[in-house]
Amino acid sequence: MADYRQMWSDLGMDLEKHDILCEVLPDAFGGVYLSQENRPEGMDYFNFVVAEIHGVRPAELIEHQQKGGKVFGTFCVYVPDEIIFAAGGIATGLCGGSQFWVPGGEKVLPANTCPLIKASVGARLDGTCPFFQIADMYIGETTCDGKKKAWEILNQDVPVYVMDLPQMKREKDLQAWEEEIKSLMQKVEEVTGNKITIEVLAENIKLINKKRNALARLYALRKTSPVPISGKDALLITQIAFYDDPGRFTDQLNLLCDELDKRVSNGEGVFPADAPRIMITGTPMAIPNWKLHHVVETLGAAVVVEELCTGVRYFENPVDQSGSSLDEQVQYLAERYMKTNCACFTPNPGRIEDIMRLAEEYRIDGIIDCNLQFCGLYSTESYLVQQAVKKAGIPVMHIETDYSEQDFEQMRTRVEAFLEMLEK
Ligand code: BJ8
Repeated sequence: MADYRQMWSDLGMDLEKHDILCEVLPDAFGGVYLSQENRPEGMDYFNFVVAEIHGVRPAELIEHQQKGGKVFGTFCVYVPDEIIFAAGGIATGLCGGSQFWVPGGEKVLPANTCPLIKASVGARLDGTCPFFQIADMYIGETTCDGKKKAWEILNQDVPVYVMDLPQMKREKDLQAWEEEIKSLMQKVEEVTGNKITIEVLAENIKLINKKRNALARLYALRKTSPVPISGKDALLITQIAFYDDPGRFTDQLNLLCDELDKRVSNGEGVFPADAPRIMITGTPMAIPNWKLHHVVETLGAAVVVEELCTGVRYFENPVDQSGSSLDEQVQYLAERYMKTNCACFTPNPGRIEDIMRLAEEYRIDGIIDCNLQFCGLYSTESYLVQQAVKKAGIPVMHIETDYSEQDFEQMRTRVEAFLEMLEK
């Protein structure tokens, strides 16, 4: 990575602590990613983005701020990026996916909080991630109890605006969500000083839809056999989608998909055609959480789809682009976002329907239902997920894990046994 020490110091980061992270990341990435064989050339761009993760994009965000722009940090796929970009802001995903940040979060949070929340709070309070330092404002949401309370703690350090996400999907909830998007719009206009117009919102709805379409194209390519790209690489791309410049990301991903198209027509893949095809469902895998994919794929199976927020939940259902007034555009945004099926909703049959549909579309041999430790929502919903999946005759295993490496061997043994069972 180029030298960004001055930038990090100007951001008030803890340089000594951050150095430790900078030392371990390249090895972790090399071990998990660069060790793969026959990677598409188009991955070079995404490798570069990760290699420069705390440099290039943060520098762009700072440049945006120097020109008077604002940066908004988000933690959930229900927060509509379209609104932020339409007000001339930049939205950047902030979820922490590394064990490195967890102890910092544990200083202020109960130990039995999910690692995603602990890492996100720790990254900010320890000053060890430039993205968390740069954001002018965080946009939280009322998805789970841990997050709701974490916003109050973070708000002592950085302004946090919270969107009140309904927990049911009745007509009145949809209307309430529309109102929430309108309130976000007002807030973002106030912070940026820019008014959102129909034209500029339409432009940004298209921009984000293009990103969704590129991701949908990548995932469609994963339906083929042999699969032309590893699950690990696909996961990395999706993780990068949360913070890279959306236009550039889309262009680079479409170039990669052009290359994958050729692989598919040549029958070229990264796993043998008979490798077990695995779906992963559950809680999001924020960068650099690659643990489960790494375990599955080093055992010879291919992860071909993720029913995760770092997966299909992020890009399915493009926004209807035909809104001809701001009210209509907001209505279409609300409709689109409410189609996402997170376990924070009750009831949540849509998620099980999604899993069944994906199992068929991607010709899945087995499902790994994986949730982060202490996520009550997903671990409880797991009962219904497993019940439905088993009824459909699809082998399923449940894993509860955190960001540490402590359970790596145990996870490996369990996944190995599951894969052996699939082969019988
Ligand atoms: S839409 S999954 S991004 S809330 S894992 S913090 S739920 S205790 S991340 Fe999520 Fe939005 Fe839902 Fe997706 Fe809480 Fe569970 Fe932790 Fe979670």
